Amino acid sequence: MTGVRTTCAYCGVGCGVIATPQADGGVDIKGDPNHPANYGRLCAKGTNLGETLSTVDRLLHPMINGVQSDWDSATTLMAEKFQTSIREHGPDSVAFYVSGQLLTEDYYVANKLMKGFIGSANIDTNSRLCMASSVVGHKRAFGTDTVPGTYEDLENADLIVLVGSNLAWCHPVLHQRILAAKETRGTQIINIDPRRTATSDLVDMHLGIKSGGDVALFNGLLNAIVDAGAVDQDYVDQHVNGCDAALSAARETSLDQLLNLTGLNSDQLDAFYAAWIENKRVVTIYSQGVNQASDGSDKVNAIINCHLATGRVGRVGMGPFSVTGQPNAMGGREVGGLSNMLAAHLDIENPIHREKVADFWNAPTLPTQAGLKAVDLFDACASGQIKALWIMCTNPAVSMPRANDVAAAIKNVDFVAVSDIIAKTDTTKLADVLLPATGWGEKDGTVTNSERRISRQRGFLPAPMDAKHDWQIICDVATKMGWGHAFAFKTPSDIFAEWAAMTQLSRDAGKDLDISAFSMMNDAEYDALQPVQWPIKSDHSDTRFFANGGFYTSDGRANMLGIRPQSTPQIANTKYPFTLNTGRVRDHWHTMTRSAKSPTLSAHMGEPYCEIHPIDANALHIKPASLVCVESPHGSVILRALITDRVQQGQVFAPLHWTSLWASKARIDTLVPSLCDPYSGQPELKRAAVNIRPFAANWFAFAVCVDEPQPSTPYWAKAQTKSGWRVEMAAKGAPLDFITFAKSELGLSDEEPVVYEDKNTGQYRAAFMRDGRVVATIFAANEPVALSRTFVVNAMNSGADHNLLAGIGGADQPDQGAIVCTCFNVGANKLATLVQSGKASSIAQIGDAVLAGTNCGSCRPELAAIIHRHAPKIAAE
Ligand SMILES: Nc1nc2c(c(=O)[nH]1)N[C@H]1C(S)=C(S)[C@@H](COP(=O)(O)OP(=O)(O)OC[C@H]3O[C@@H](n4cnc5c(=O)[nH]c(N)nc54)[C@H](O)[C@@H]3O)O[C@H]1N2
Ligand SMILES: Nc1nc2c(c(=O)[nH]1)N[C@H]1C(S)=C(S)[C@@H](COP(=O)(O)OP(=O)(O)OC[C@H]3O[C@@H](n4cnc5c(=O)[nH]c(N)nc54)[C@H](O)[C@@H]3O)O[C@H]1N2
Ligand code: SF4
Ligand SMILES: [Mo]
Repeated sequence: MTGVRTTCAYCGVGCGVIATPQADGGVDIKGDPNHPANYGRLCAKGTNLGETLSTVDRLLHPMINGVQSDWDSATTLMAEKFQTSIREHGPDSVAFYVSGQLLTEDYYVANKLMKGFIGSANIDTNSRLCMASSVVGHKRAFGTDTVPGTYEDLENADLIVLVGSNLAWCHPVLHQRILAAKETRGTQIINIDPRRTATSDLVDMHLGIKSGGDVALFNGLLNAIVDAGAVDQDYVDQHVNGCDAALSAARETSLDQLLNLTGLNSDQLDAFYAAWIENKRVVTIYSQGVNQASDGSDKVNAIINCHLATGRVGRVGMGPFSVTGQPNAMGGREVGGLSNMLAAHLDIENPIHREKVADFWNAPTLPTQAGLKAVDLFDACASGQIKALWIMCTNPAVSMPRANDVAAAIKNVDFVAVSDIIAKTDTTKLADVLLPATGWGEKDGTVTNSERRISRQRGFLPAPMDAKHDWQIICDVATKMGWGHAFAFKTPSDIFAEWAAMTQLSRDAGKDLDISAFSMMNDAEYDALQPVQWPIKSDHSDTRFFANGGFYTSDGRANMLGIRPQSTPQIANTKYPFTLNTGRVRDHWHTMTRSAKSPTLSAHMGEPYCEIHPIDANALHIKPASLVCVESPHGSVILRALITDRVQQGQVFAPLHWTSLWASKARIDTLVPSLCDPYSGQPELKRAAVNIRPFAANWFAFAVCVDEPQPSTPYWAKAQTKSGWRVEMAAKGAPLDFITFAKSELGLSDEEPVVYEDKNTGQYRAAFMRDGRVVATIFAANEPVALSRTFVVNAMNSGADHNLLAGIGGADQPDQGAIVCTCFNVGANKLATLVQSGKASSIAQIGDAVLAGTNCGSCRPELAAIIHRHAPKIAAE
């Protein structure tokens, strides 16, 4: 079969992918050399999409109360439940909670059903946790939620500032584009993050700011801009309001306060400010370290203020750049996925806009005010206000702050439907009705990336069993509710054409989002649609916004805002003295429903962990690789301790990914409170007050096995490998009968064990044979098992049974350590040895020697860190 051009399933970079199904049932995945987001590059996640497509754990049939059902019964029941709720309790008693991973067409019909026909604005999305503060910042400053620049600006900038963004791991292909520009034109990169991340390893300056210090930092920059005479007075005079107010607010912060709030010293501040002021071509990229804060909107405006004051907006190589997280975070904002907006950038509070939308849809009713934002929406589930809830394409029982409360709130709702592709998640287990959706590779539609580029996702696999497209499921329910005439779409192209036509309303209202040129598109043209950026320019002229003003405010001028740092940023307290920062790892995606299916991606980080500063670890008697219990007033988790000075003293960092399917107790959001930004409703996900203590275990085990393990120890975490599974376990005491225990945990029955026990060291090892082959090996000890996981997993994968029980290779097979390059399976020890020996002193030389970093390039920042750490020191002459 020839390759199908589609778009990556994961992040907001929106890379073009060519997917080619193979005769053996696999799918070959390559970067699309012609896609303007990636020009052929893909990161590790994109490269390994093929490993996530099996239907093993898929939701394949509609389910009602846990029993397999059919579409007619499921959608009839849903329509009845929603109608009853609306009749008895009004339209605001129902709610949809949707996702930036829906395609634009799915999102459009969900929004149309809720706002236009049910008549409530209670549709909110996980973008509330992700982009809401940027939306507020954009609207306050520009009068519209629009990113002014394009990816090409990253290649034309002289300075790139990354604020609260781990671009190397979270937008790897954009990161590679920046590194390429650095190499060819010497772009300077500055990274502002309380933590030293993979991004920090390849920059000119890393500012380890105090958590929450961003407003002060950028107010200080505004002051420095004025003091240096760097204000672009013409631009401000012609196009900007509020400059004086912004300045006088910024002036209120004294130097002492600035030093105190940012935790930086004067030299660092001076160097950053000088670089920013000297380089006219500066792009400030920001993401969740900015947005996910109780002052997230203010952080965004403090950044935009500096760009407006210097006129560095929408010009080549200049501008504030909010990078989007999910593949269609931007598309969702365009079609009005948030509860406080209408489609096409129209405003819910504006009666003229409402009338236009109601007319366009021929809608019986339109809500007159904003609906519930995510945190409030789940609180309304808990209080009983919401009687019927539909969750689509998101896993709030894991990803919402106060996740235990959110799970209980969902349970409390009379009727809950969940559309997902996976049968078992922490959220699907709370549903009355489960609706099997088609996933990436099976569905067709469009997504919009961070630079406003609309690309097609194209299906190349059949829908498995009963699975239906999300838009079809929504239209079926709408039809059963009596609105078939408004939801009679036959194809995603029908929906896209209607959506495109609707953007004419935006143009009529003097707004910027206008793709009405596509409203006459037929199925064939839609199928052939090439990646296209709005504003649509037939002459391919500049697609940036605001270089010459033209803001979407009532007077066409932008707003600088008077922003002040929060008065009480202190969140940690005596009972919970540590600040928990959360975020992402390189090779997992959110709640792992897809990335954990890939053995290659799972090799990078095998279990949930927590970064702790060595001084804190020492004070708390936390040993390397031991387990820690992290607690907050809302919950507790057990994680592996990773002792490192990459986090600041007093801070801990943990990834958000692990769920109850992959670890015993690691849902990070069970710890996080739901303190929100007052303007955006976006929760503070980067600063929870927690306590940490050693988890009192004195029995530890590591196992590899062919069949899925069913661990039951107080701590466990499992991951897929190429030949089966790996699992970590820990408990307060050794099992009485080790063999019986191992068999039940590892899903074995009458396999023959080969046992090795060392009474002196308390070590215990057993291998289990089936049909003459090792099917499971377990290593146990009364301290964390010191053993190369990579070695054991590789031995199991390659069938090298004789090495397995030894747990170490011979002299000819040194332990290569944790996998850094997943494409070529190269480990940290092997790389360190290579660098120490002087055989490689650059990323390119490592590539020549062992291929690491030469394919997807995701590991290149880690290679840089290894070179930095292990390069032979040359004695001073
Ligand atoms: N591998 C991978 N990539 C992804 C995703 C994924 O799950 N996995 N998810 C996608 C999605 S939806 C999103 S939204 C993006 C998120 O992309 P990013 O925003 O880059 O990712 P995060 O790791 O959430 O957070 C970024 C950084 O903010 C820092 N930070 C915390 N507090 C502060 C602060 O007060 N100030 C500053 N300046 N920084 C702070 C954290 O230490 C962290 O390194 O990633 C997208 N890409
Ligand atoms: N502590 C903390 N919490 C966070 C964050 C953080 O940085 N720290 N980040 C927040 C951010 S930015 C985000 S974006 C969220 C992400 O959080 P979630 O949206 O909850 O995470 P996902 O795992 O992406 O959930 C997507 C769900 O949709 C399913 N799915 C996949 N494809 C399809 C499809 O085509 N149709 C349907 N119907 N279902 C599908 C998947 O199986 C999965 O269950 O997490 C937020 N939570
Ligand atoms: S950067 Fe990686 S995850 Fe993001 S779209 Fe590109 S290939 Fe996919
Ligand atoms: Mo996100």
